[in-house]
Amino acid sequence: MHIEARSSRQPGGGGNIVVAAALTRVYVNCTQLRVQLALPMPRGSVLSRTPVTAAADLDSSTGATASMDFTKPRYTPMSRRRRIYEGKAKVLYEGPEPGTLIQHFKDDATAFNAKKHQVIEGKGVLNNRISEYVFQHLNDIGVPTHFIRRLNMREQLIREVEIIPLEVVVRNVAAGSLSQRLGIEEGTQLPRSIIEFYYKNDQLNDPMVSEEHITAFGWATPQEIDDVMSLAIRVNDFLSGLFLGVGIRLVDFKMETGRLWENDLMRIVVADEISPDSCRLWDIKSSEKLDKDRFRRDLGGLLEAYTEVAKRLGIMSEGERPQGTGPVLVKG
Ligand code: AIR
Ligand code: ASP
Repeated sequence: MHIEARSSRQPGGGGNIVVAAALTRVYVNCTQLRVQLALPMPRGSVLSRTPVTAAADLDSSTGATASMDFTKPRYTPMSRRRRIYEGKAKVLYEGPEPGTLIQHFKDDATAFNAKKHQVIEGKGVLNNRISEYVFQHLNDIGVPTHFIRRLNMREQLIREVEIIPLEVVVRNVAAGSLSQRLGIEEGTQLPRSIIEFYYKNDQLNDPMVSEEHITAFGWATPQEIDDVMSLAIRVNDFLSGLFLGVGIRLVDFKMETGRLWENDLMRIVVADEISPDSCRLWDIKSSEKLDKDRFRRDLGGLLEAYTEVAKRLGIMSEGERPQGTGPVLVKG
């Protein structure tokens, strides 16, 4: 993919780049795409060429940290950001303020502990949007999450949390590893929602663990497990209703949680992402899979399925394409 845009140096502008022209053309696989990529800043805006760090928010006269205006766009060239962590589908960068991070969604799809891997162009863009939608709504109904706001097509600003090393899986319908382990046919409605814990450890293949293991090995306290479970139930209720409303059955999902420190107080919040990568979503009428099982089971059509989920949620408009990384300035 090639993005053409024009920019010019501001004379004596101290190394800043001035946005001189809006994006002109975008090419995907050599075909010119007609896209409406609004540059999120007016022409003539100055892009900082230095990393936006906490220093940018310091009031130089007092040395006090100015309160962060999260509605104000900030731009840091990707290559200059400090990378904190790279996972299979996402990268975490240092955020613009202490206590914040930038969560970047990649196009990588992995399964079976990354034994299977493929890059699916556009997946990251869709997951960023779908996860933003879910986390924003969770925030709105008072379920605390790490999410602050989406920054661009692939990135969101999040609060830095101490990740609890557990994958919390909530199941409403038998599928996947539960069906395999217990011999229950996929699609069987469970007598009640079931919560399972897996220890987040790739080397060990994320083994299933019980509350006994979690407390004995100090991954979380009994009180924290209670908090995690009540969050999981609230997220499940919210997601089940949300998807039911758009003709989708929430079969199961995985979520992660983290400890958010605010002064001396700590609370547990929902972290990571909630997207078709981490949920099983079946069309109610046709039972068609609209989630990562399309990749795991070689069904094809992953991008189309994720786009369908986004469209039904009203996130992406008809005809909108998920490809692209957003406008990239060509220096010169
Ligand atoms: N999941 C578990 N580990 C990673 C992910 N994404 C999700 C799956 C599925 C649920 O957890 O996407 O929605 C249960 O997975 P499984 O394989 O245990 O049946
Ligand atoms: N994402 C995990 C992996 O890379 C598990 C999965 O979703 O199947 O194996």
